Amino acid sequence: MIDHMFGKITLSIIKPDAVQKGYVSPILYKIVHAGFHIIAIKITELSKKSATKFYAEHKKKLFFESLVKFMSSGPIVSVILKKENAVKDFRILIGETNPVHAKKGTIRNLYATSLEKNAIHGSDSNQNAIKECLFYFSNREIFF
Ligand code: RTP
Ligand code: MG
Repeated sequence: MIDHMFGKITLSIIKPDAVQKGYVSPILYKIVHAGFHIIAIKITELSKKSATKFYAEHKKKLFFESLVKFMSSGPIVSVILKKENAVKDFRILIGETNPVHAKKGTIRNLYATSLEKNAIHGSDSNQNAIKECLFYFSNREIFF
């Protein structure tokens, strides 16, 4: 079961823009170098229906339709990362949502294209991290 990992895992997605540009390897290198352990990984593609479900919290936002289209536009790499304070530390590593505001050296600063095509996702709470990990992975695909 995954519940005992509460507070120690986060779900990341290398988004279609970054996969398409060949940034999977440098991004994973940076993540591991920052002390995160990869305990599950897969390359996959979201249907529009799955992308709608994954980003349901944003369904009333003006950018929702465009976000769903973008997230289902090509392959993505989903990863579960283990580390103490994983959620918080990972969001520091990826930087602000808008790459224009992302600190120098963060993943979005280095690899994002725009506010939407911002290269990478990170869970925003410990509870959502668990939920998102189970969205992409079954228990037998996770190696604690
Ligand atoms: P994420 O969920 O992907 O890790 O990103 P986040 O927490 O930093 O940002 P969030 O507010 O959850 O937004 C989700 C994703 O929607 C796209 N977005 N587009 N055009 C816009 O105004 C806009 N705002 C957000 C981005 O791809 C963002 O990461
Ligand atoms: Mg978010």
